[in-house]
Amino acid sequence: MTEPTGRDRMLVMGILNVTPNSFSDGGRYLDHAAAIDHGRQLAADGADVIDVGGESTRPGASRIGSAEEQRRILPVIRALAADGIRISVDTMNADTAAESVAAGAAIINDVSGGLADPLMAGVAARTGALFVLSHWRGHSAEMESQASYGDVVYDVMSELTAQLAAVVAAGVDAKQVVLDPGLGFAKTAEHNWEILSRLPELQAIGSPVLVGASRKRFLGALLPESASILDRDLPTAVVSALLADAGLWGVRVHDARATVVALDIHRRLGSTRGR
Ligand code: PMM
Repeated sequence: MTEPTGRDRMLVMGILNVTPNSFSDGGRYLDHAAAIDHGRQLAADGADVIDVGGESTRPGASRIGSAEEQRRILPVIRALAADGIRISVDTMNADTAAESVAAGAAIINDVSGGLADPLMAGVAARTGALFVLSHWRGHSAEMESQASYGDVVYDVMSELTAQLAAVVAAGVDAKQVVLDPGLGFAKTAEHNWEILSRLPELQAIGSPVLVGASRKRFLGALLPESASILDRDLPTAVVSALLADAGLWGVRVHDARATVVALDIHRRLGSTRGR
């Protein structure tokens, strides 16, 4: 399923991490004004939604409280929403999700898929916000030790199906839910590639699917050792182009412009071939 974005392509979710320590952009947008500027830039670059997060989920990261998380993100969400930009909030805390929706967010993006905070599903149900539910096994501190599967796609599918059933039992409408395989969350590079190569199996669950490969370590592994984090935007855009026909709901990326250009090239080639 694709959303009515005004474009005949999947949705591009631009990432705005208002954190000192996020995976690839930590510290850059901790200042509210800088964060708001960057959000506006992502929208100008063609992002359909800006995903605002205040807590890093990088492997090994320790948790912050929801008060600090909200101090970081709520002014940013208010300002961008006031501009008419569609906002998603990247949080595992139900109270932060509720405050963010009140501040103008339309989407709750919970990388724990409702598992970290038992009150999250209730907030999604009450607000009616779209709910991005990711496959998740545990917090950053422990997730590397949890990357063990029989068949990773089968296991992710069955665990996601159980997570989906749990939030529906808590009152969430299944039509509100977007599923995400949670690349890198308790997954090795091999697991990520296996999932990317077998997305139709996850789509068979019946919900729209979002994929977040952007700047992740398994893409960095393709580059020379001297490559910087920003060099991962090229392989990220290539992944977006290769997934353009997959029938995804969307991709979550740091460099919205690169992905929008990649998707435009894909579409242009397709329409030229079809002439
Ligand atoms: N990855 C990160 C954070 N939030 N949300 C969704 N839905 N899917 C993801 O894969 C995802 C996410 C970690 O990456 P970052 O620290 O670079 O934002």
